[in-house]
This record gives sequence, C-alpha cells and structure tokens, in this order.
Amino acid sequence: MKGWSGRFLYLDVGRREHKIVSIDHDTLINFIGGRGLAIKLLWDLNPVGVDPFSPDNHLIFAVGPLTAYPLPSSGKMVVASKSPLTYGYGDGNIGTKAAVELRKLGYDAIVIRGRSDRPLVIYVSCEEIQYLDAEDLWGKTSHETEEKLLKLYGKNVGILSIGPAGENLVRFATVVSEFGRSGGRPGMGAVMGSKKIKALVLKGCKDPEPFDRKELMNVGMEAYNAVKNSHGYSFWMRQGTNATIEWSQINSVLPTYNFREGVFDFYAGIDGYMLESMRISQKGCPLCNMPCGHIVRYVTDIAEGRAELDYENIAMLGSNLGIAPLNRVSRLNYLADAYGLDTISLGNVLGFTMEASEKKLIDYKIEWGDYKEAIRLIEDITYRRGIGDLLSHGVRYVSEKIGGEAKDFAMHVKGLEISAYNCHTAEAMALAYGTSPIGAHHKDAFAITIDVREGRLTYQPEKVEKVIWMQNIRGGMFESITTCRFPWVELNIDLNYYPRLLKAATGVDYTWDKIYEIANRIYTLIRSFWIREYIVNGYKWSIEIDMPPARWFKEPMKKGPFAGAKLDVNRFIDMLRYYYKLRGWDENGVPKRETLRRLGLMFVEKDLEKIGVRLS
Ligand code: PTT
Ligand code: SF4
Repeated sequence: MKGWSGRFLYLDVGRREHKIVSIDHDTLINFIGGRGLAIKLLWDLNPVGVDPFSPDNHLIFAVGPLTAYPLPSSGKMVVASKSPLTYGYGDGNIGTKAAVELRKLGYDAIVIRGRSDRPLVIYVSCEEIQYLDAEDLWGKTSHETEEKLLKLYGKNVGILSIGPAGENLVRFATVVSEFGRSGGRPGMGAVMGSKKIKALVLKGCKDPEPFDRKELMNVGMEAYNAVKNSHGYSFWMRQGTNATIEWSQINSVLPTYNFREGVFDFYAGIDGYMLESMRISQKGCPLCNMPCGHIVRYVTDIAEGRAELDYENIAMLGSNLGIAPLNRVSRLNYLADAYGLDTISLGNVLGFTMEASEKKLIDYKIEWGDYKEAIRLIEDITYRRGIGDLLSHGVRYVSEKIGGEAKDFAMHVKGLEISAYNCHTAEAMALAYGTSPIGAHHKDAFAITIDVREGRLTYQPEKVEKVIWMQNIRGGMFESITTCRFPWVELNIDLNYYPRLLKAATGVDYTWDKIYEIANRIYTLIRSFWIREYIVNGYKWSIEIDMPPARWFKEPMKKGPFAGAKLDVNRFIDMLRYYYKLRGWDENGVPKRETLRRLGLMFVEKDLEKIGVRLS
C-alpha cells in the first residue's frame, strides 16, 4: 500500500501497553485519512455515550496521505476526540513538526485510551516507546514545557503538549505545539489532560513511500511555484490572516461587544498595519512557503513579551471585548497560548461575562475593554478559581446555569463558541456555523465570502449549495489529506493540484465526484456520531441543535451600514431544511437510511436503530 502507512499505533496509557493495528485498504481509500480516519476510529472504538473525560474516550492524532511530502503546506495533523465542551465530535487542525514525525514513524494515526495515575511525557520513536514521569512539568506553561523537552530531546523531534488549562480540564483547552500553534478547539487539550499526558514527543526515522515519487516531486514543485507567483503572495507575507480585520470592518462582520455589532470604532488599533509595525519575526509550519505566523513584540503597562497573532485571536480578544490597541490584545493572546486555552472560545467566554456583568445577571464586575480584569479572569479560568471555575465549562453551560435572557447572548452552536464573524447580515455564514461538524467554527466553510460577494440579507438556495461545496472541499478534502488549505483559500492556487497529488501519493484516481462522495460520507458519519452520543446522553435531537444563537435573529445591529438588520428565522430554517435535503438527511437533520446505504455506512444504520433512532 503506497501513500499510507496502513496502520495506527494504539497506546493504553493506564496499562502502559501498546499495539500496532492494521487499517484495511478500503477504509483508507474511502475515508482518506486525518478527519476521515479519526471519525471512523472514534465510531468503532469509543463506547457509545462515553464521558469525554473517561479513560475509555479515545484521543486521536491523525495524518493523511499528503502530509509531510514536499508539497505546499503539508505539515498538518488532525487531533480529534469526543469533546468535553460539546459532547459531540470534536477536532482541530494543527501545523507542527509532530505531523511530519508521525508520518516518519510509519503510522497514519496515534490513538490513545486510558488514564495514567501520574503525569506523563510519552516518547515515541521507531525503536521504542517510553512513558516518562512528568511531575516536574505538570503545572508548567506550554512554552516552558516545550523548551524543556527540546533541551532534552534536541531539535529533531515533534512535540505536542498541554498547558495548565488542559491539566485542569478547562473544557476549551487545546493542544499546543511550536510555541504558538494550537489545535483542537473543542477541548482536545482537556481530553489529553484527563489522561494525564503532559506531552507527546515524536521522533520518526523513515520518509513515507509514495506511489510515484517523481510525479509527486514535480507536481509538488509546480504547486510551490504557483504559491510563490500568486497575485496575493507579497501582501499575504506582510499581514497573513490579520488583513481580515480591515476586511471584516469594511463588511460589517467584525465581532464587536460579544457579537452585538459588526464594526469597531478602534479597529485601526488592532489591524494588519498595526501588526506590521510591531512584528519582529515570522514563522511557518513545516514544508510551508507562505508562513503566516507573525510574531510581535508587545509592551503594556503590566507586562511585555512576544506573541504569535492571527485574525481570529485578535478579533475575539480585541474588538469582541472592546479591547485595543494590539499591545494589550497580544498580552491576552500570549496567555492563551501559554496556558493552552482556545482564543476563540476564550474571547466568547470573556465577552459573555462582560455582557452578563453589564446586565447584572452575575455577581461579578468586569467592563468592556478592561484588559487588566480580563487577564485576571483568564488566570481564574485556567486555574478554575472563583467564577473562573464556572466559566471553564464554556458559554452554553454558563448561560444554562444563569437561565432566562442569558441564553440569547451565549454565542455558540452545539456548545462550541462562535469564531470571529458576526452574522446579523450573513446568512450563508450563519448556515455554515449551524451545520459545521464540530459546532460553530469557520474551518469547514468560510461562507462569509459568499454573503459579501453575492448579497446580504438574501436566502437563495444557491447559497446553501455553495456552503455544501465549501464544506466538502475544506472540511472533507483538506481535513483528510491532511494539508493546510491556505495555498488554495488565500492564494488561489488551482484546486486540481490536489487530486493530482493524491494520485501520485497513493496511486488512486481521486476524481472530484469521488472526493465529494467521501466528503459526504465523512459529514454523514460525523452527524451520526452526534446523534448517537446526544440520544444516549439523554438529549432530544431536533433542528434546534443546528440553530445559530438567538441574538442574530432577535436583536438588530445598531451601528454601521447595516444598522437595523438581523436574520429572519423562518427563511433561515428554509435554508437549513434545503441543506438537509442536499445531504440526504431528513427534516430533522438525521441521515436517511438510503443515504447511509449509498455511502457504505450500513454499520451506522444498525447502530442507530439499536439505540432507538427511527430512520426514514
Ligand atoms: C483553529 C483556530 C484558529 S483558526 C485560530 S486563528 W485562524 C485560533 N488560533 C489559536 C491560537 O493561535 N492560539 C490559541 N491559544 N488558540 C487558538 N485558537 C484558534 O484556533 C492555524 C491556521 C489558521 S489560523 C487557520 S484559520 C487555518 N486553519 C486550517 C484548518 O482548520 N485546516 C486546514 N487543513 N488548514 C488550515 N490552515 C490554517 O491554519 P483549530 P494552527 Mg489551529 C496562536 O487549530 O482547532 O483547527 O482551530 O492550527 O497550526 O495554529 O494553524 O485565522
Ligand atoms: Fe501553517 Fe500558515 Fe503555512 Fe498554513 S499557511 S501551513 S497555517 S504557516
């Protein structure tokens, strides 16, 4: 079998045992790798309804058949598990040397179950697996941990670690790598913490073997050149994702004051030009020739240091909280990376708290823009002190505890907090959040571009069709092959490079029809996983689960060119129902029997019926 390794490493950290498990060829062809492989393994291995912090919940690190080859931005991996934040499927995508080392170890995935009785660093090389005592690292920040492990093992290893937030089971803790890459928004760092794993250190020894090396090198080089020669390359190198602050402001979608508004009076203090003025260096993931990691030096009246910034981080910790200028936002961002907290969920939790405080719904005082109190709160969340303990569960949980109107401004879908696009006038993006397979995230469909290009406050069926197309390419193909989507998304390189690269890597002819079918299979299996876990955990499954937050339907924006505008609930539901129809799901979003059969998911049919789901 070329292109894939055809096996995964299964670690039981409680028993300190491991085994190497073969993956059959059909599974690899039909799910490709990365997210596709992760959901198939979770479906098969996780006990139905398992608690996310149970030793029986599996934590999966998966790569795909294009990872680690010399082609654009191929140093990426997926980290997946049942989420302690949403109680459904959770994953994230992280750019790291660990992805390359995992491939060089000769595995398509590492799957971890169990719970250690004491903190561990797990070292995996081609020769051995060591379970090392990590008492001395427990409590350290992700930066301190990585520094220490690099000293111990040298530069030629890949490291994935957690900060104190993951140790303390904060439900939006992430896995961190390379001093500022962070993946697994829906609490993958907390799952790692629940297993008492402080870090994984990976050291491979052998390059993966492609089907046609010469062709792979040629197409890879062509694609690298296409990146370098693209129209947007030089501006991308200047601002990376941070250019989106100005774009979002102009288009009235910049999250501001907990998504009340789409414009921020002080946006120029946090935009890409401000970032350029503070930048001291730039870095990227392995094998990437368009590095987007912008490191700034910040100085505030309470601290100074370095931080790696991205659009989402700045918008969620800046405009969404009324905090500017960028020096202050950078401090918050630095703390999130050091503690291993997801910046997007954190920005939502802080924004929600500021609003709840303003409305006197909680016995705690924090005002919009108060970055010093925000820093105190970040620490309290990380160490689960005082109100921080409650907030560590995320906005869905907190709003349900408070009750009443708090639910209207808890900005999440399925428990995952919304990423940085305000959707009062963005129907396609709202649909993308509603139907994202991990809860509200833009990874699967950056549909805001459809709204901006094709008209706001319009609910055409074409928007739904385009959301599905985007999801299939981004969430289906890119999450499974597994490479960074930015060469295509940001610099517009030809999408046809990817089937060509897949053919050279694996020998399999992946036509676009086949890729869409695989994406549909992955989406339908993830959807079935949500249904299975929700029903067994006692939730009632309904269309409500896919609905974006009430704020966008009830409360119009007050500022900017779209002042007075909000979403229309009935027209949104029509879009959602059309979405279900196109996916082959019933009017409540449950996959139909014929869809499961067409996609080769007969095992799902059986499993869902066993727990009482009625399939139409
Ligand atoms: C991603 C999410 C994003 S999406 C951002 S900024 W973005 C936030 N980054 C965080 C951070 O940083 N520190 C922190 N403590 N928390 C953070 N949470 C947020 O996490 C990321 C890039 C980016 S930057 C994006 S869009 C693209 N995402 C890709 C994807 O999802 N798939 C894919 N095949 N390629 C992608 N390329 C781009 O990668 P999550 P990263 Mg991240 C500091 O992890 O869970 O997927 O959430 O992975 O290596 O940092 O790269 O404007
Ligand atoms: Fe990593 Fe950015 Fe390169 Fe993508 S474009 S691989 S996120 S450095």
